[in-house]
Amino acid sequence: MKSRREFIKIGAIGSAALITQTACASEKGEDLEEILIPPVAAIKPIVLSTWNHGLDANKAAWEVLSQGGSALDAVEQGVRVTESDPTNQSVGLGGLPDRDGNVTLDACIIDHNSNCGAVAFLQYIENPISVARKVMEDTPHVLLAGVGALNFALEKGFEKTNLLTEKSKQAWENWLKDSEYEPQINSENHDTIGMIAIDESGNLSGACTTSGMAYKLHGRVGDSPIIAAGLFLDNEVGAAVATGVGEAVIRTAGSAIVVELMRHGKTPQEACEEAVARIMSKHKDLTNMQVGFIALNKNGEYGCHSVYAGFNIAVKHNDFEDMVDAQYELEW
Ligand code: SD4
Repeated sequence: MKSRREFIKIGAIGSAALITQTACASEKGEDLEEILIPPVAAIKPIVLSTWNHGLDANKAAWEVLSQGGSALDAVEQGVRVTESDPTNQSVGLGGLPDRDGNVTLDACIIDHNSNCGAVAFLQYIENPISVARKVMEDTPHVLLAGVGALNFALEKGFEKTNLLTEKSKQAWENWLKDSEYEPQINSENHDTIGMIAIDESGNLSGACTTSGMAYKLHGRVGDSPIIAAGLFLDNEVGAAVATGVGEAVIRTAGSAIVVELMRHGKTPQEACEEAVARIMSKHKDLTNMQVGFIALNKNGEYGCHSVYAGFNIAVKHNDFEDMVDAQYELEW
């Protein structure tokens, strides 16, 4: 008999509801054939996010969702947890700096009406996702960058903070010792947080926030604040979010492609697989080209897939809370 864990892995391929039912059946020793029926009702609320830090972020999001709150509030509250965690070196406070020692942050947020807001190349603000939300709600624009974004945040009452922790400063100083400029994407388990959710009313929202590539060129902006690249959503169809080498995701409009593939009938899993295949076909050199996608459709079915091994996602809904390993194309 397959373990619950194995069933959950398969869950990334198909319907979350189906997997939960199957896992429960297997635990009770019931006949799986009889239990394998498609879900009749959509799974909601549900929240999904990238990497292990997603578990804590999902908990904060769930506090909002389980009380009937909006997916928009949930994703903002969720990713703020990761942004404010100084031990996490790839998002917000404590993020690894660029090659000149500056922590520069990218973030975006989108709601069920396709309202969206983003900040790029933002310094000194611990919670860029909340600045992105202000851009969405208080301006006619979508994206503010650099000093303009910082001034806007300060005007809105955000505090100026030194985001470079001692640990990240030391890592940067070590890197400087043989500082050939070489962009690095962590293949370890603590990158960008991307989160997508459906609330009790069936509405979708998403958020994505990162300090980007460690030791990047000053001024470099990745996919994470770019709507359609790092994050995309259409409330009639579903949502998608990306992690990994932002340049590759921008080149292929990654998250928008995943949503459009779902619109044309692909399952979330199939859509992620095709977006990964496209990234692989467009890049001759796949060295360190890790990219992972999560997709969620209106019914609460989800999928995830990555170029290389190691990508995982945190999943939370009424019947389930755990990490799910993504399937992948290449071993490191
Ligand atoms: C970027 N996509 O800035 C981000 C980094 C990331 O996993 O997601 N790393 O390119």
